[in-house]
Amino acid sequence: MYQNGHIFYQSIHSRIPPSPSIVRSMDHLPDLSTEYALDPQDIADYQSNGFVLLRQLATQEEVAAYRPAITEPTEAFAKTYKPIEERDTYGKAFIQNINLWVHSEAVRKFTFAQRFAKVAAELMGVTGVRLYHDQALYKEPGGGPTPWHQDQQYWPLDGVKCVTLWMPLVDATEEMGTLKFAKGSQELGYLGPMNISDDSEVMLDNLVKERGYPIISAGDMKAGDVTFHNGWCIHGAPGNASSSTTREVMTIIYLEDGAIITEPDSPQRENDLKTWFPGLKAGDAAASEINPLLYSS
Ligand SMILES: O=C(O)CCC(=O)C(=O)O
Repeated sequence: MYQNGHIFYQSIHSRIPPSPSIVRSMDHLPDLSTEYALDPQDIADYQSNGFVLLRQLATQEEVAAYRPAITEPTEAFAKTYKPIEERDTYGKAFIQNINLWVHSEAVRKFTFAQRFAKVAAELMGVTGVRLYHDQALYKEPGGGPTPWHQDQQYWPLDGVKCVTLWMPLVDATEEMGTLKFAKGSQELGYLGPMNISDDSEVMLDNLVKERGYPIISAGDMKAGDVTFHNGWCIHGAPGNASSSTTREVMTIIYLEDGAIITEPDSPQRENDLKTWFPGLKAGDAAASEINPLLYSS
């Protein structure tokens, strides 16, 4: 909903006071509309493997300029979490700070980057993409592994092309928890409701082994490198073995423009429908005021 010309979104984080980065001038922030030279082989790899690693979609300087706007509120939000040893598997895996763009002009500039959205559209082979949502995922030192899962099982978007951009804001080694993918597993499509948990880890680990999908790690990544993964690609991440460095990651989830919301068949999809498509229902265009068109060719 809009209030006084501004998007007003009542999220679980709206109680957090605006960080200083929100009121800072935007002038120092680099322009992210310049193009990335995507190789046709990257598109072919994404489409056959379900994921792709791209080096320096953003430069180290660009990331450094935007990082405070993402890290300050996420560190503040992390203080609301219980000590790591008291959390469940999901809670140990990362601090999850959602839809930062609605609270910060700087993050909005990052999340709305034409460069990123155009790559997302080209990888999926679509003419336009909308924002599903953004989220910071910070794996603390000693943070637990991210169990195997499929993202799109949470989304009321069956048959819709969706992709997640996953970008470290600091250099991140494999041992700090960069993603690993079951190559080709996106071909399975929807495997049914299966929240990120110890159960999803066991069930999908068995499935990946049975089907013989190669497990490919993104390996070490520099700040500004990215992976893009298909909403159906089975993926996870190791824990953060670092004793001092948080794996700071920003993600942006895109869906193809023109998509129609599908009937939610699980509590998690009902929840996502309410949260990410406020006021909409199955059969409506997946285009609420918090799903802006980020790129159209
Ligand atoms: O950052 C992580 O550990 C998991 C991220 C993930 O699963 C995703 O972005 O889809």
